[in-house]
Parts: sequence; structure tokens; C-alpha cells
Amino acid sequence: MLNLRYYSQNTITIMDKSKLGLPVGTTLDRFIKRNQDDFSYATGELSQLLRDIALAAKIVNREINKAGLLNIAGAFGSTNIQGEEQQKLDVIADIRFIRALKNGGEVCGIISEEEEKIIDVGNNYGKYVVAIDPLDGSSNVDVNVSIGTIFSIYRRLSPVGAPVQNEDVMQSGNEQVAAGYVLYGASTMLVYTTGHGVVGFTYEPSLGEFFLSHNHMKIPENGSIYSVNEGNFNEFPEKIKEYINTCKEKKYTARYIGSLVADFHRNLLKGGIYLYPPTQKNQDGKLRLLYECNALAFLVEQAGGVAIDGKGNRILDIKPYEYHQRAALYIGSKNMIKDLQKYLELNTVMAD
Ligand code: P6P
Repeated sequence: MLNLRYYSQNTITIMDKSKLGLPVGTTLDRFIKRNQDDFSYATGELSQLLRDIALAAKIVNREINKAGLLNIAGAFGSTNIQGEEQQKLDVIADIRFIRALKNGGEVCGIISEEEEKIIDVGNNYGKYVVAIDPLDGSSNVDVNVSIGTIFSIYRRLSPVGAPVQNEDVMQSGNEQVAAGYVLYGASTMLVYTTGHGVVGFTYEPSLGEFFLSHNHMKIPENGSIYSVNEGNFNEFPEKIKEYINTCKEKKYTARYIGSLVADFHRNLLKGGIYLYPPTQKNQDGKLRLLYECNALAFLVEQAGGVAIDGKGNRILDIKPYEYHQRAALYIGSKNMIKDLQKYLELNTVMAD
């Protein structure tokens, strides 16, 4: 890496060009190796699984960046288990992440937003299972808005050597051993936690590497940004309406991209609250517990924030009963969630 050397008085001040926005610091691979000791039980499998996810992210990033040029944007002409029209990139991302996880050999099963049932990848000796939304917010890709991948990693409960079982994927969010997201935005970032804080890596496509750019990410305890689809306002529970009105009275800033990872990432960096309350169309909320809410809840708590469902539950405490179940989600700065809870009149067990 070219360093600019500035000579002043008798000292040499080495101004690393990285401060001008070029890739900086530790590569993802070296970071994972250096922190492998964090996983006392693992002998490298989880490290390899994180690398497998990063590889798929690089490939999906390349496909997304081509979307404008090649005919891969737009609808695929099919619908997924959710009954949602599948965008071509949804399908491509699903295929890419499943292939990377299957070939990586560390995973015995996958739950994906794009697939109805557990995907048994045929690797009975894989110690882990993954719940993933391969490309969340993909309807935004045609209008060039940031989109994301969201993933959760669990240790399997069934015996190693047997096929993946239902119990392996029906674990509460508290059991996650790692979780994260990829944000395909102005720059592509991989943000994840293994329960030892939150770290962010920025992708340098010219080098094909993720570089550590955000260490020890913490969400500000207070914030003045609220993210909610106000088009649904009239359908919200009365207490939520009251809370949103106080945000306006306090002259908070409304920011809603309609892409969960992008909204979450901004609030993580700047402080804020994201709300997806129940609506007439989605009376349990729209977002999916297993492969959207749990990962972000793990991340936000590791960053000092809070994630609840508005019914008195920490998101991470919810015991799932089906793969694609939905949950209302209120997630963000600790004190903003505390304010919300005054309206919900609930004393959810808060993260300590
Ligand atoms: P609405 C995208 O479909 C998504 O799952 C999230 O990325 C996003 O935050 C939310 O739904 C947007 O939903 O109902 O406001 O368009």
C-alpha cells in the first residue's frame, strides 16, 4: 500500500493513504484467524463458515453491480414461499449462498426466505445450521436502492453424523453463535457479531477483499431518527401512533428507505429506532423472525441497543414455532426503545 510520507521537524509522520478512503487495516481472513480463540468450542469450522458467507457476498455483490447492465434485474416470473414475486437477483442470491454454504462443508441445513422447507445440504457432519434472507429488499434493486443479506448461525442440536433435524433450526435467537448482514450500498459492507461485539468490514472490489473498517460498533444510546412506513399509520396500534406522534413533536428526523438492512445500518451508526408494527395485512408484523429479526436483534444488543416485539418479549427470547413466522419489530437505541415501552406499558426484560 502506497504511504504518503510527510516530513515535519525531525520526525516522519507516516500518513497512511488509507485515511483518504482506501482500504485499510486487517483483512477479514486475518481478523477471523486472530479472533478464532473467541470460539472455545470450535476448531475452525465457524471461522470457515464466516469465510464461506463472505465469498458468497462477493459473488452476489458482483451480480448486483451488473444488474443495470444485464437483464438480471426485475421479476423472475415466479413467487417464493411467501407468495412474493421473486426478483431475478433473489433467485441468484439464494443459489449463490446455498452453494457456498453447501460447498464449504460446515453446514448441515439451511432455512432461506426463498425456500419453503429446510434445505438439507447433505453434509451430515456439518456442525452448524444457517437461517438466511439471501437478498432482503430486492424490489429496490431496479431503482438502485441499497439492499442486503441477513444471516444467523446456530450450532446444530441433533447428533453430528445424522441429517439436519427440525429442532436444529427451531431455536430462539439467544442460541445464535453468530449473525450479521451484508449491505450492498454505496460501498458493500459485511457487519457481524460472534457474541464479542460488532465489527464491520468494507469490500474493496479491486482487491476482492473485505477490510476491517468499523471495530467495536456501538449504537448511540439516544437518537433522533425514526424509521417506519407511515403509509400504514392508520393501521397501527393506538400506542404506536402515540409514540410516532411524540417523535414528530420532538422534531425527530423521519428516515425510511424501505430496505431493512440499510435502515438498520444507518440507525446503528447514528442512533435511531426502526419500527415495523402489526398492520391489517400483517397482523403479526411483516418481518421474519428466523432470518431477519433474530440476526438484527443479536447485533443490536451486542452494540448496546434493544430489540423487542411490542408484546413484552425481547426478540431473542421468542421460541419459534414455524420457519417463516413473522414478528413485529421495534429495534434500535436503548433509550428510544425505553421511551416506546412507556407507551406500550410493558416491562420487557431488557438486555442487561
Ligand atoms: P414496507 C423489504 O421487503 C422488507 O422486507 C424490508 O427490507 C423493509 O424494511 C420492509 O420490508 C419494507 O416493508 O411494507 O414498508 O414496504
